[in-house]
Amino acid sequence: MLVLYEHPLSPYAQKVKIALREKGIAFDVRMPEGIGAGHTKGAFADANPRREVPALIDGDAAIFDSTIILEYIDDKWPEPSLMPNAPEARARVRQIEDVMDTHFEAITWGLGELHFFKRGDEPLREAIEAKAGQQIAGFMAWLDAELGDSDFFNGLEFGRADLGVIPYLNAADGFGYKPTAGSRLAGWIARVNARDSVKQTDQESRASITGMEQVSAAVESGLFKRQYRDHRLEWMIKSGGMDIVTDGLARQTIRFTDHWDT
Ligand SMILES: N[C@@H](CCC(=O)N[C@@H](CS)C(=O)NCC(=O)O)C(=O)O
Repeated sequence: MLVLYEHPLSPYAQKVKIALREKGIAFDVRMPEGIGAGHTKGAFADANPRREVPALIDGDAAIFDSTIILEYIDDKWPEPSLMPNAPEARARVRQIEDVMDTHFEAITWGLGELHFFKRGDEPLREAIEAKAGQQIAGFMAWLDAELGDSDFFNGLEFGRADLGVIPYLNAADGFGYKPTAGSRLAGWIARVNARDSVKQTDQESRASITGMEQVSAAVESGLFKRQYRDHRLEWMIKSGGMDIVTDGLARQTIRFTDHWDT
């Protein structure tokens, strides 16, 4: 049986769960101890030197990074394909997935830092939140145009571009951000959320939010050391959170990627 290391809130893990469910491939899920806090160890840490979820274990193969896992799944179980056939359409799907993974994700991650981890004091939180709202509106306008009059971002059928967008828009929805009612994007969200694969994955994600209520105390007590890396760090700084970064570094509640450092 395949084993997927995941956290239900992780949009990257959700991409993989939706793909496996769309293809009808059975898998067991495991949540690594200490994930998000900075002290994972054991079989998960051995499987993924980045110590991030998702990581997929298929027999002797350990695969990490959601995009690479999706490629692996399509290579190993090609039917039903989650990719269109035409090279241009395939490139477009990959672009949408990459934009969501590396730009949009920074915003919902940042909202998590404000709401769950209570970073910053009230006026600063409010200012950053206002920026996040503007940024999300910009992305939603872009997504609406990308979708155009198609039923799916993939084209005629649900596929990789759709499962690459929905976890992020559902995360934004969890913080109260929705596309304009009646827009093409709003119609797409309703259509895609009605699929069993997406519905189950989203329910698991929302159910796990209750566990997030205690995490700000865990940050304060030094148990949680959050990873600020790549696009997330850039987002926090560009959105006005430089003080959050310097304060977190001083209090050691923030870390960078360091697993290859000696
Ligand atoms: N590029 C990776 C990103 C995965 C990632 O950032 N996962 C986060 C959860 S959303 C994680 O596990 N972070 C480790 C940590 O915070 O300790 C992918 O696509 O799988």
